[in-house]
Parts: sequence; C-alpha cells; structure tokens
Amino acid sequence: MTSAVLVLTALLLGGGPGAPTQDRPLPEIVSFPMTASTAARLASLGLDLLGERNGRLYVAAGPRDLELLAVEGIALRHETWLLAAPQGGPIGAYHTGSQLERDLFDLQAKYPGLAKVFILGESLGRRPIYGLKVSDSVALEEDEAETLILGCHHAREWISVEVPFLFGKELLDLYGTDPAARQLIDRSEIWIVPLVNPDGHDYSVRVYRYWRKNLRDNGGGSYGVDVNRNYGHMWGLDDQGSSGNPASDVYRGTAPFSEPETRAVRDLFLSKDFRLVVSYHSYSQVILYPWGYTTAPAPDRARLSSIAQRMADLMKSVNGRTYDHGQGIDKLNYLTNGDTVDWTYGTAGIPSFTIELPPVDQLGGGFFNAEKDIEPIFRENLPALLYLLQWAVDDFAARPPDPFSRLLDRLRPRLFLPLR
Ligand code: 0X9
Ligand code: ZN
Repeated sequence: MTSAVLVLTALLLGGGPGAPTQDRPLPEIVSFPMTASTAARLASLGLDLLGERNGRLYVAAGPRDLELLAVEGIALRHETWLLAAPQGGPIGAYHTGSQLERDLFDLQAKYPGLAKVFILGESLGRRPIYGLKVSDSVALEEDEAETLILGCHHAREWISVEVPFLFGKELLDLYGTDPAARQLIDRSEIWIVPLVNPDGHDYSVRVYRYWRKNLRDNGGGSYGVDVNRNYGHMWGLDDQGSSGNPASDVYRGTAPFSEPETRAVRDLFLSKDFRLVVSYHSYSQVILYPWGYTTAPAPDRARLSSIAQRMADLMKSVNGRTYDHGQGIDKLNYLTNGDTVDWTYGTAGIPSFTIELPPVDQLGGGFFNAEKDIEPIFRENLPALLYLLQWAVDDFAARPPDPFSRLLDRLRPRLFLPLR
C-alpha cells in the first residue's frame, strides 16, 4: 500500500487512535569518533559503514542495530536530521526534533539565569528527551511550587510540541516586562517537556505523517508501543482501554514502563514534588481529567472539574473557541488504561489534565493543523496555563512541605526515594 492510500484509509477509519500501520522505520544515520578500534567493533557487529568524514565514522543503523549499540554501550551521535533537513526546515513552522533541540538551547543561552535545558532520558532510538526548566535561579533546586507540562506522547500530534515550547518561550520573554508573570516564575519551578516521543515524531515527519506510537520493534513485523498506554496505573487492566496486540495503535507494551520514554517521565516525576501536571495532545478541543481507565469518578472530581471549567473559560475568552471538559469516557467515548495523567493522579493525587488541542473534529482537519493555527492555538491556551501555575503556587503556599518532607526532597536524588 502506498502511504497516500494508508493515510486515506486511516482518515476513513476516523479520529482518536488511528488505524494500525506496519511501515518499516527507515535506518538512522549515526556517527562515531573515527578510531581503528571503533571501526573494527562496528564492522564486527555487522553494521552498514557509510564512510568517514572530518574524523567521524558514519553508519546506517536500523532499530535493531540501535538496540545492539545501546547494549554494547557504544556512544553515538544522531545525524539523520542534520543530513536530511533542507534549509528552512522540513515541516515549516512546526519543530522537528533537531529544531526543537536548537531552539531550547537558544533559550538557555538568551536567558541563562532563568532557563535550563535538561535531558530526562533517552528514547529507544537513543535520542535525548529534552526538557526546559524555567525559574529564577534556575540552576538551584528551590523550595517552590513545581509544575510539569508535557507534549507529544503521540507522534502525529505536532501541535502538542508547539504549545509547551511556546509557553516556555513566552514565560521567559515576559519575565523582564510583566510583574505578574515574573512573580509566577520567581515562585515556581516549571518543567516543560515538549517532545516525549522523539522517535515516533521523527518517523511522522520523515516517513508516515499518521504515525502514533514510538518505534519499538515488537517482532513479527510490527512496530510501536502507544506511549500513552504504558504508564503504571491500572496498566493493561482490560483490552478496552489498551490492547495486548502489538499491531494495534493502542498497544500497551509488554509491561508497565517497558518503554524508555515513559520511564524518563516517571523518573523525572518521582524525583520532584509536582503540584500539577498537564499533558498536551490533539485533537478534540477538550480538557480531560482522570480517571481514563474507568467510568467511575475520581475522588476529587469536583475539584478537577472546577479547575477545568476555569481553564475552559479562560481559553474561550481569547479567540471565542470552546473547549469542553470532563472525564475521558464521557468526552471521548472510550476508556484508556496506562495513560500519563491517570498515573500522575493515581501516584501523587495532584490535579492532572490531558488537553486535546483543536481542531474539534476530523472535518476541521484532525491532526493536520495549519501552520497559521499554531500561534492562535498557543495564545488561547496561555491564560489557562498561567492560571495553572498560579494554582500550583497557591497550593504550595497553602500546603507547604513539612521540614521532614523537605529533608526527603533533598535526599531523594541521592537515595532514589519514591514519591511520598
Ligand atoms: O487516547 C489517548 O491517549 C488520548 N487521546 S488521543 O486522541 N490524543 O490519542 C486521550 C487520553 C485521555 N486520558 C484520560 N482521560 N485519562
Ligand atoms: Zn494523543
């Protein structure tokens, strides 16, 4: 089947989790420092050596090769994007992984005291999963309200990279001019991860626009785990909220946190004391809160609902666009087990939201937002995000960690203590 036919088939099957696809991922171009021993080692692993340039050895490596290299502990550098990206960027105003990397480091360089790039883990294809921390005295771990903002668990949901990234940029730009924004940044630590699934996203950019999962080789010719079905709360509870079939677009993987992408988010989450989590997706124009795995309401549904209502009001006030809000089953008509916000809510009891960005439906464009829509979609989400930061700051003031918890917080990175 040509990819045009695949896209068409997928579109005809409707929105939400799309049709399973079995396209084979292209090999990556990776490079190594050129030494005789590295060359011999790579050749002995049966890798496809492309040649040498400027003291580096270039190799074409498929998913299995990359796993092998990881097991062997051979350090490599990803070069595919550098080699493939035409001037101006291959996907217009949207970020590719390498453009995101560059723009995050640019923000750090422009705002050294306020922005810090960090790597929370590596994808299966050994791409760094980048985050941006925004705070005053950003190099320090201060005793402040922590908020986590995630984007792009699902490869084809490109707009969900842009909103978290632009939010980080906007906060930094506002710091010098807006006293209210400045106070929020001074009083909180904002952790932004715009691209949780860099392998899948790259595949969606370069090969198959409709790709959803990561690029796990499941064997038997099927690829990908749904990164938003691999978290540990009620993982694999039933076959409605996720699938045990590797070919499915909602395949949950072989175990909770079997995927490096979910482990990276888990480890960041457990090393902090987050007060609030937002995970961006598209499309549907709806704010979702736990639970996803059941039709039963969350214990503090009233609180979740009132925060969501306020967010929806703020969103509407910008462009007049309406975001609905509610529990997954009521708003999307399907259950989800092993998703991000069920896990953060189930683990820490903190308000946790999935925001499905516009459009509202397939007819409005589904996953394929126009470039000109990036800015208005970001703008209408900005006040709601600022409100969430304020909510976290207020929550922190109302429920400050006690001295013993603070001691544990300081020790946690050294002791790998789980979240209280
Ligand atoms: O199915 C998903 O993972 C999300 N929708 S998407 O179309 N972007 O794939 C929805 C997750 C909803 N989660 C909860 N309600 N907990
Ligand atoms: Zn999604």
